Amino acid sequence: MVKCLITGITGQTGSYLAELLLEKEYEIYGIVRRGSTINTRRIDHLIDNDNFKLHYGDLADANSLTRIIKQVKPNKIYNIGSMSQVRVSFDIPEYTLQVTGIGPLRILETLRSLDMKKTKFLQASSSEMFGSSLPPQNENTPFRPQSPYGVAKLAAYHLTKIYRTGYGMFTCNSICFNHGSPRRGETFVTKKIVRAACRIKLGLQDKVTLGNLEAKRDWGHAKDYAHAQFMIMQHSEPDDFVIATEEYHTIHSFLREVFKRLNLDYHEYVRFDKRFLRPNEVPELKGDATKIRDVLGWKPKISYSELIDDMIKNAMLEEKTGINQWG
Ligand code: G4F
Repeated sequence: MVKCLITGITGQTGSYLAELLLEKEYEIYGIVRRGSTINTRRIDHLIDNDNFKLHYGDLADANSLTRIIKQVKPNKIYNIGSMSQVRVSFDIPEYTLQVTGIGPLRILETLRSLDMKKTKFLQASSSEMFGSSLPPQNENTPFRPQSPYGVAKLAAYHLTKIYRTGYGMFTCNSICFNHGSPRRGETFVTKKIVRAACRIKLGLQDKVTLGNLEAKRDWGHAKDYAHAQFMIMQHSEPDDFVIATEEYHTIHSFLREVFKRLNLDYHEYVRFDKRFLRPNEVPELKGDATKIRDVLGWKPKISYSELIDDMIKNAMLEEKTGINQWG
């Protein structure tokens, strides 16, 4: 049986990936960080599956990674975990570099030093690496990161390539543009807007406070992106691929769209606070996914409009039942 190790399994994309790989009858080993609050809500429904096992570990702790890799001996490792909040990376840049940049290096070095070079490795790279480069961005676009997070992801991206070219290992980068779903963390802008709109509709909240509404993002559904990552690892050659919808929208238009679907006029409910601005902004991200479409035949199945509907439907249910299913 194929053994897959997933970091970031408690997060949005990691949880979709775990579901997909279980369907493929793989044995899944997830790395979970210890926290004082329960952080397994997105994977609680998988815990009784005999092919699903969790280990405590941390991308910041090389010993834990080495111990788990030695014990599990995975055939494939999906590194989905990171300190994923771009704005927060300006507050904790050193920690961001440690987890998001050096974390993947710790895994790669473990594989090299244990002579496990046959284990395949996928790094969840980010469109944030493109930073101020103009859209559409693809695998040949220059990287101009604008945040500690972008720099950390770029270091990990290059290290992943170096282990491929230098040591002949099967190491790949999935360069993911923004993605959402009902499982999106609540501080990211799409979930923040959807949740606030639902709460306003239900009379549970008065306002939503946001930062820059003019930035443009290319938003896909995390379920589609997990599937693309699976396909990248199935390919005969290790390679790097952009994963994107090739469509972009301002935060402003996302906001308008969500409120409109709930028959609300967003003008009445939005407040600005400079606390949500970043020292540097990435103004426009829109991917060119020609390579993954042509080489692997991947394209997104869930449209932007369906993504919004899915997020609203689930957020409404959460607010009405009081059960925050996805954390
Ligand atoms: O939702 P965001 O925080 O996502 P961001 O910064 O684009 O990063 C996400 O996508 C990356 C891929 O490109 C991932 F690598 C990363 O881990 C993460 O998943 O912010 C989106 C935009 C930004 O321009 C931000 O300035 O929304 C703007 N924004 C405006 N008001 C806000 C807010 N963002 C947040 N989080 N909260 C606000 O109140």
